[in-house]
Amino acid sequence: MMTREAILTSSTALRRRNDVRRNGRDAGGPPSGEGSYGAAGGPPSGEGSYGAPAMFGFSNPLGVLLCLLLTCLLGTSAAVAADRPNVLLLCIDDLRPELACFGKDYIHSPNIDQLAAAGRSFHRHYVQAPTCGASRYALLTGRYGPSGNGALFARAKQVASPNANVPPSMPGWFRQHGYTTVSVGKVSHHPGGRGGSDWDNDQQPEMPGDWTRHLLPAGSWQHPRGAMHGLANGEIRGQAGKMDVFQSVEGPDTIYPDGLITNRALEELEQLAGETTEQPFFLAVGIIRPHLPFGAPAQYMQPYRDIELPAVAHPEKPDGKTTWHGSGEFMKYNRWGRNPNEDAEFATAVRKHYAACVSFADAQVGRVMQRLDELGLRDDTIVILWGDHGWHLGEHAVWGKHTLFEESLRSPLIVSYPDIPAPGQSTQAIVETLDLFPTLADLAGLPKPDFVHGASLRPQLESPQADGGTAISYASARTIRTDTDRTIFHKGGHVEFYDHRRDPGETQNTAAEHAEIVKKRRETLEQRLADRD
Ligand SMILES: [Ca+2]
Repeated sequence: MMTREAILTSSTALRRRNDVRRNGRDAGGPPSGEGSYGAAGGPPSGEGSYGAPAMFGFSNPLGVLLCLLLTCLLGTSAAVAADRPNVLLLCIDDLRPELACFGKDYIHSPNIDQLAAAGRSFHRHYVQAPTCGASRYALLTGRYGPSGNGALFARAKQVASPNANVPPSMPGWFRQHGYTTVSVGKVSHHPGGRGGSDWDNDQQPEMPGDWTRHLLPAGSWQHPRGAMHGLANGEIRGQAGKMDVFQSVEGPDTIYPDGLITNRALEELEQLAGETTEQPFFLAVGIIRPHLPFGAPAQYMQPYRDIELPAVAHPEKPDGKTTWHGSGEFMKYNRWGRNPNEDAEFATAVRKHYAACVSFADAQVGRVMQRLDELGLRDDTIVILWGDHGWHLGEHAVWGKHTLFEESLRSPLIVSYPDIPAPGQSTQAIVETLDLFPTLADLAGLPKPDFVHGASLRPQLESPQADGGTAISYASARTIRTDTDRTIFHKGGHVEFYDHRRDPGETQNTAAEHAEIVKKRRETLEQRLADRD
């Protein structure tokens, strides 16, 4: 915990910084467009060792020197950086937009609801890819990229190659402009951001040079790979068929990996709070639940034990060629021989355990937000809550992600910062994950990253009625979502078209009746993906 003096000192600095931000932040920053790719790597730091201080981090004199030098070269100054707001990015894994603040009152999500009440909820936020690694690539680079989970590791190889000309990532851009950048938990694809057989190899950073520190406290789960699919009290996934698909175990939050991740995030917040007069921070916290397997402390099951859930919408398997699949990621766990597509009682149990995991994740969000408030940092911090994609809980007879239906592609997004106009009002504007990088650069007063594919969401943040755009996503096929429809283009020419004005559940493919619109949608999609990585 900070001492009282430290909190007071910190508060004074925050007021000063707030004044700067309100009275002409834009005048203080360097001109836009100066960010050539040349400095993409940043100082060689962060990949020190997981859980240990970074070798060339900003706490190290050499690191400070390198950082200051780099900052001066970029035409800004440490003083300007110190006047910028902090960023707290909360990434939740596999979170459906099924929260009380998104209109689903049977879900107990008081902490995320509170954040929504102080910010803008985007009810039509679409991810670029319905799988963790590819979606996080779009978040962290602001660019359309590969559709596989190895997207960021492939980028890391490019960064390391001679004559690399890879655009900076979002944390890299903030680091180049004087921020301390820290990730805790699952922010990139691997929790802790390392490769290797147990995801703990310091020589294989997923995002080279982008994080001052990237951390994953594995505890009794032994290593980041163990933590990713960990169940209570150190159970690691060996053969998935021997691991229960859900569980509910009595005990504190720390009997699951997310409890440890949050503890570490709170420690980081305290340390960063003490440094914020010199350097603002970009702290990303990645909570693993509600990702499979659906295990959470028993207390989070309490709100759901005796309630009746609404019926699953459009539970029928779709006709014809679609991105439907057999729910392999779910089915491979121990299900006690039961199949939720054929067993209504089991389907309800799965949905309730997923809901318990959502409430568990919500509690972790609450702990981080409470500490942000206690440290007096809320008035100078931009907070984002982001889900990496949705999840089918039986819709279209799918239990999982990986489709190009609405259930996989729509996820929660909330942006909150001091003085946001009309706090608590949601927007229906269609926005994409890759809009977040330019949005945060804009809100923080950084030079505009003109190498990204997204656009700042400032219009929707200033007015919830502002128009949105269209959203592009990709997996084995590609899709475009407009205000009125979704079109999916398969390899080989097959097309799905769903008219959302008549068919919001995407159950009737009417491509044959909409040839002209389909043609237009294809042109837009091709145009938008022309510069895809
Ligand atoms: Ca995910």
